Amino acid sequence: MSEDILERLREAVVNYDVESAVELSREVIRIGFDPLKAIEQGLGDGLRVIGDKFEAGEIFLPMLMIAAQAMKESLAILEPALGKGKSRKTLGKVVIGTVEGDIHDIGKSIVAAMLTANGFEVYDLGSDTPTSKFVDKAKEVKADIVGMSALLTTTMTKMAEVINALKKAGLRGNVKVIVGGAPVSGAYAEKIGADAYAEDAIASVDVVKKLMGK
Ligand code: B1M
Repeated sequence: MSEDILERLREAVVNYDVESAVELSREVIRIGFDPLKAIEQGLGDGLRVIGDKFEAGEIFLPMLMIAAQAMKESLAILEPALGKGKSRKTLGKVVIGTVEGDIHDIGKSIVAAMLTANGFEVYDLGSDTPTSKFVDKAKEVKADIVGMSALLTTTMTKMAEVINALKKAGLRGNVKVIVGGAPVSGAYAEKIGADAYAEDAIASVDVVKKLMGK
């Protein structure tokens, strides 16, 4: 049954079937299936298949957008269930966003949801976030962590810009920086002077806890 629903979620995204993806996400909640597994191994797998097809030139942007819409509408249903049963005490303040010039926000939103679910106070700046907005928000809320996501090789360079701007604003001593996203790696994080890199949403929780000394 569980494998079946994962397969059906995958198929709904691969077949650009927004309605089925939404209906299946409601079913995930109804039957008490793990929402994170549904996101990562069902919908996420489907979206990766679509990404590969797009890269291979087999499909065009409008189709990619419909598949992404299926993921987004499903996330709206599944995300609220991620935090169920977790304690609400705040482990720290995290300002998170996708860097400037980059509109990919699905992975970043999952990371934000997982951190919220695990007790962090998260300020999600959305996508295409100007460098100054990261700095201003970190200052305003006295953030412990700034998290940046990038999905494009052309925008990942913005991460270094934000780190430099945090330094210039005198915040770097108090604020740790974590980066992630498909083209980003541990080596890249080190190169630009970030404190940490996380490969996926689950890893990000442990990494951020470690950065906070928890
Ligand atoms: Co775009 N896109 N896209 N896209 N898109 C990619 C990234 C691409 C690899 C597709 C491809 O060619 N195979 C390619 C980038 C190539 C490159 O730079 N090397 C690409 C391109 C080229 C583009 C456009 C330029 C296309 C165009 O216009 N010609 C354009 C970009 C516009 C812009 O940003 N300025 C574009 C647009 C779009 C859509 C709007 C259609 C849509 C985004 C919708 C949205 O996000 N609201 C879209 C999508 C859906 C994708 C793919 C198919 C899927 C991305 C995704 O959501 N994955 C993607 C192909 C791929 O990644 N294989 C692709 C699922 C998500 C759960 O995974 O985001 O990796 P991910 O997040 C993971 C981890 O990376 C990690 O945890 C997450 C959860 O486990 N993680 C973090 C992410 N952020 C983190 C932060 C952390 C820690 C971990 O700490 C802070």
